[in-house]
Amino acid sequence: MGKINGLCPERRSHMKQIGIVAVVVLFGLMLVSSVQADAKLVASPSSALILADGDYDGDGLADLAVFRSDGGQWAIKDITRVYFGKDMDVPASGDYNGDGTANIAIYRAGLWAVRDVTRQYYGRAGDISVPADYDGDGIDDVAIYRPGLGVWAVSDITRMYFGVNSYPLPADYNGDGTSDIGIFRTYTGLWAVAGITRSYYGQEGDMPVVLDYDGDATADRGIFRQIIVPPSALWAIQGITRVNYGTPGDYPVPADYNVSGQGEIGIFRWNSGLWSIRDVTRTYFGAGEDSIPVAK
Ligand SMILES: [Ca+2]
Ligand SMILES: [Ca+2]
Ligand SMILES: [Ca+2]
Ligand SMILES: [Ca+2]
Repeated sequence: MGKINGLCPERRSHMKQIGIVAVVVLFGLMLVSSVQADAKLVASPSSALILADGDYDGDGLADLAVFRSDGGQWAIKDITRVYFGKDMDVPASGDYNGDGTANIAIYRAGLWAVRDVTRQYYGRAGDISVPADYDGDGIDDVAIYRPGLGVWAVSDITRMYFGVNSYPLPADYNGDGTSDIGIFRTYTGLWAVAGITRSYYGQEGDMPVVLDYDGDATADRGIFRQIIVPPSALWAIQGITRVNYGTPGDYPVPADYNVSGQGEIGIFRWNSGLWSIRDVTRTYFGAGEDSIPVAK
C-alpha cells in the first residue's frame, strides 16, 4: 500500500475526519465560551464585582484598567502592567492604606491580598467581597456579603443581616461620607439601603449601576438593561437621565473619568477592548476574553 506523506490513505482519511471533528468541537467550544462570556453579564449576586476605588495613580480620575483573570495580569493604561492574582480571583481594588491611590487587590475565597500592603483572611468561599469605606476614615475596609444568609460583615466595624440573595451595592446614598449597606434585588427591582431608604426601580435582568451621576455627593440608583432586538443598552438613572448607550454584552463601567465631579456613563467591550465613555473618550485598551474591567 502506497504511503502519502508517511500515512496510508485510510489513515489520512481518518485524520481528515478527526480534523473535521476537531473543528466542530472547537467551534462548539467557541460558542460555549462566547455564551459563558455573556453569562458574566447576567445580573445576579454571583456576578457582583464591587471595587472600592479605581484611581490607581491618585490624580482624581478613574483609570482605564483591566484584570486578565487568565494569568493574573493587571493592565492600567499609562500607569502600570503587573501580575497579581490568578484565574478565578475576584478583583477588589481599593485604597486600603489611605494614601489616596487605589491598591491592586484580589479576593480569593476568604483571602484578601492587597499588593504591597497586606494579606489577610476575612470571609470564606461563597462570600462576595464588598470593600468600601464604611466608617468614613478615608481607608477602604475589608468586607464581605454572604448572599444565602444576607450577612454583611465589615472587618472591625460592623456585622448585620441585610438582604438575602441580593446584589450587594455599598455606596454613600445619603452623602454623609460613609458607605452605606445597600442591595438591589433584580427580580423585583427593589432597592434597599440599611437605615436610609427602600424603593423600586428597574426590573428583572437589569444590572445595577450605582454612582454619583449628578455630582451632589450622593450615590444615585441606576440600571443597565441589555436589549437584544434591536441590539442596544438602556441606562436609566433615577431622576437624572435615560439614554441608550452600548450594546448587549458590553460591560457597564460608569465612573468619573474627567474630574467633573459627576460620574460618566461608559462601556467596555472585551472582544475589541473598546472603552467608550460618554462625552469623554473613545479608545482601545485591554482587549481579551478574560479581561475584566477594573475601572471605578
Ligand atoms: Ca487616576
Ligand atoms: Ca474605613
Ligand atoms: Ca452614607
Ligand atoms: Ca448624586
